[in-house]
Amino acid sequence: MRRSLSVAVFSGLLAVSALAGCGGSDSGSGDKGDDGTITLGFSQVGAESGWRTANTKSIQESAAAAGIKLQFSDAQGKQENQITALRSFITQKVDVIAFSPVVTSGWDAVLKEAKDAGIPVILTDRAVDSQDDSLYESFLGSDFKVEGQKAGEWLLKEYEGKSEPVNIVELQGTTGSAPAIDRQTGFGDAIKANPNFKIVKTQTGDFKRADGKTVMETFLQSTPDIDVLYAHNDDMGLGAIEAIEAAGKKPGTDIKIITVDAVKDGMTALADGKINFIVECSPLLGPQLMDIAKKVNAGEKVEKRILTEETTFTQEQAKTELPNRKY
Ligand code: GYE
Repeated sequence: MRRSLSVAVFSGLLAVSALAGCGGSDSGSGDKGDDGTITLGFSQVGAESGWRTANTKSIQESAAAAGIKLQFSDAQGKQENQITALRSFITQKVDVIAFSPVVTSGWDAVLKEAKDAGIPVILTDRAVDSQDDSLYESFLGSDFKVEGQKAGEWLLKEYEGKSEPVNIVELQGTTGSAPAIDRQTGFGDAIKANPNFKIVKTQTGDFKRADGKTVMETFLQSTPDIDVLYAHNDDMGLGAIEAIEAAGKKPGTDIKIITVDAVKDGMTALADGKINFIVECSPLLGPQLMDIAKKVNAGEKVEKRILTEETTFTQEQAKTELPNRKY
């Protein structure tokens, strides 16, 4: 009773301030600027991949379009930098916090601090492993396990009816990150259906092109008969392509390649026949994030889990899609 009443009063205040228009009169709603502008503190993972660059751009552009003041902080791939950024957002009393957690674990303490300060938190792109889901309002992003499954299902079809052994190498994303954990699990679950499939090597390439290349070089040296590469993102797959070509092999033919993301560089390699299949993961989370930020700021209830819509691409589909690809 009490709760719904205060929400009603609060939205009433918002309506009044909206009616006041450009007059700049104070809505009286605490920390918000004089004009009622929402301040969103956002802690980004870093700039490890094409996906991340597109994600950052989407968030910055959508905040500007929505009239939300964005405090953007780049963690350069380090969890401790994210925790520092979140604490600084709390001290600054931003209206809403959003972040894409580098790894899944170790967030409970700082999330509790945000909750105690009354600042709503939105997870974007990556999940946390906190048992208490009251520590955040919503989690917006892909289902990485399904992405891994889609990659595995394509491979099952590709080798349907064949009885030869299939040696697979895997380039994992950042160790301990939600997409690395779930893309590995989803793929592993799917390929169990074919006993000829064997993951002969699996190692992290940290979602980076340069690491994908060096790790693939060591795979090629230690394992002469690689049939398939499954890379958790396009960038690592693109790095691996360089290593495969340098070893005198033909990517896409001598070694079949499956990746995740579908950024422009990945789609180009797919259309060129160097990659065989890409599972899409959309980085364009900005517009939905701004929408959720406005709602939680207004005390409205939002879905705990908001999934992004995604597809998959074959080489033929990549040729058609490439001219329209925005990132
Ligand atoms: O697939 C990868 C990026 O968390 C979904 O992070 C994201 C992943 C994306 O570095 O390219």
